[in-house]
Amino acid sequence: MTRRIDFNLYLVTDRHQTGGRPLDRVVEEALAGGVRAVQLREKDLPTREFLRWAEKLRSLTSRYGARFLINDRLDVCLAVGADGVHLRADSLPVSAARKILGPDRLIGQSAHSVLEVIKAEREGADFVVLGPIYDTPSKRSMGRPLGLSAIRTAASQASIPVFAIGGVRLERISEVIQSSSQGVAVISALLQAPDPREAAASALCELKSVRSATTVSSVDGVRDSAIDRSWVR
Ligand code: TZP
Repeated sequence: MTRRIDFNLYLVTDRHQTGGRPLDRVVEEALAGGVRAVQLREKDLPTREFLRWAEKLRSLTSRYGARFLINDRLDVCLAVGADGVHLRADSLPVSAARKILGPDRLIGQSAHSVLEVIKAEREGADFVVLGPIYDTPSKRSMGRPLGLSAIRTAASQASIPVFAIGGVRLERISEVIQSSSQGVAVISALLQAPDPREAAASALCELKSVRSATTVSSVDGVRDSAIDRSWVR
């Protein structure tokens, strides 16, 4: 079964990166700017506080018709009626998560190599987020960034959508999409933006224009079947 990934800009939360502004206010601004998928990450929160944020963002994302995914916690996903989970390398495997969540919920998987992308697809993930593609302060401990070639290779070897993460800023969207990425997953580009609504709208505008200009031939013959071109709403 294919669960449609109908978004191209995936906002991942980190309440420490909002410059002191309340996370829900910044996320709402981004939603008002057009973001249609949000992942609650907040890995350092105790369970009950994490649940409270999940409830708050579930209600916000519903109001804007956006997908809402929960990092790692399947229990919280089910408790708040989220659209899916985002799994890390140390989370439950996709196959176990699918048994718990059923056929309709989305399962995204973080990947740090092309091999992990292929494995995630084999296990039944609906999409993967591959990175860090560029240098980004929070992931320096992971060594050198993967670079755009990793996106290109992953997209040519997997049929599920691949999102680029790590240091993706507005001016890099064009080259990321031309490397056959379905879209981009971002933290700082939106959460640190002085005007997150404007930043989201600009990112979506850039995504839209690059994607409509990108043809199969212009992405170096990379297999294009996984790319959802009907994402513009
Ligand atoms: N996984 C790989 S890079 C990264 C995560 C969570 C951080 C992305 O943050 P930013 O600010 O968009 O570079």
